[in-house]
Amino acid sequence: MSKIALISGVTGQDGSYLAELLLEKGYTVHGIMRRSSSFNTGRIDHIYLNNPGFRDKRMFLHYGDLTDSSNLNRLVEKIEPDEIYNLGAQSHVQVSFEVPEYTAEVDAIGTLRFLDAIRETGIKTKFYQASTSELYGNPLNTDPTPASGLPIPDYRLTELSPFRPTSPYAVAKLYAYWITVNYREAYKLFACNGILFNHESPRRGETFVTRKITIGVSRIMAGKQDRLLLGNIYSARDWGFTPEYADGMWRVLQAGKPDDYVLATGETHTVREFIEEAFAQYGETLTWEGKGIKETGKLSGSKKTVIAMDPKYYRPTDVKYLCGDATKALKELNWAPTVRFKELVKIMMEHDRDL
Ligand code: NAP
Ligand code: G4F
Repeated sequence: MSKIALISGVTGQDGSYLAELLLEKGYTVHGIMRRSSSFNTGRIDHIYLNNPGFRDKRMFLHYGDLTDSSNLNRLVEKIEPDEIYNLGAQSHVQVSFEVPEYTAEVDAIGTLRFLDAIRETGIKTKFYQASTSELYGNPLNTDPTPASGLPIPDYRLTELSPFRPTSPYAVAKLYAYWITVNYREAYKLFACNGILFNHESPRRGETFVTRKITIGVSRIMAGKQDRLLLGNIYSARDWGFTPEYADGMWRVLQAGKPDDYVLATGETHTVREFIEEAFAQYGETLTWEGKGIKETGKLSGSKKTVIAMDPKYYRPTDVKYLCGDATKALKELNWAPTVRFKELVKIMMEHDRDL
């Protein structure tokens, strides 16, 4: 008997890679997709629409929404999954400042709805919650950015590091984290958190900074765009490659007991370094001038300004530094990412240059 998985957020970046992985492992995969006025299955068409084998036998899509309890109850009862991956979310941090209540409905209470559906139906299943390194936020009284003149720190965040969320998104995800832990303890559910640091790919949404840069740089170098407008280019992120993180999610649910795990590369870079590495794929280097909102990046040869700042991309509060320590995942799940920063930028640039 093949195992049955139910994925919320199957149309997103992570959901699409996870669905692929589980199908390869022989699972039957059920995905929840939202009703939309335009097509929203672009990331999974290759394994669903264009592949009758999966379509008829091992992959199924269901309309649903994390704001709809009765829908989630029905799906859990009907599908009786062995594993549930809750990846659905309003996942954009800056957007969460514009729609904080909706973000809480989906990211926080949506997780509770799913857990309660498991409890109420009594279905024996494992539950994976897509938790995030955004939970850590900024430690109190620090400003570890190059712009501040203070040195970039070199600490790494673990499962035991304190959480101090700094956006409506992160606060909603904090609730989801703890309600998952609470249902594990109170009702003995096999419920786990993957605390994932940023992970990117050619399927990353185009409004997240890495993809915005790889698309923007490709367009600039093709003569289709003059410059790229950005916000805080001094924040530092621990960027990994999404397919490896999808494998990590699966491993979290294969562990002997339910627990919470950090998945990260242990290497961190600023947004500015990501931009420089993207231009380096074309053999270009940048000269930086000015400070703060007036800072610009010029192509060193032609002196053409290709990077400029725009106030609309600065967040009311931003997480400045993230670097994770995935030692526990290595020891207990045998999970270790192999794609490092330069290779990640290369993979994304090659894709978007062709695009
Ligand atoms: P994504 O590309 O934005 O995908 C989000 C998915 O959630 C999409 O399928 C979206 O549907 C769906 N969704 C949004 N609102 C929903 C609702 N009300 N009901 C049901 N589904 C809904 O995000 P991702 O990068 O794949 O991330 C997956 C999960 O991991 C998210 O929970 C995110 O917060 C978390 N996470 C991501 C990262 C990262 O670096 N990528 C790191 C840590 C944690 P549409 O396609 O219709 O919009
Ligand atoms: O790419 P970002 O929007 O990702 P962010 O905020 O780190 O969140 C992502 O990773 C989280 C895991 O840590 C996930 F939980 C979350 O769902 C999402 O996938 O921004 C990265 C950094 C930020 O500091 C932002 O201020 O880039 C900075 N940035 C600078 N200019 C920009 C821009 N971000 C975006 N999106 N667009 C800009 O123009």
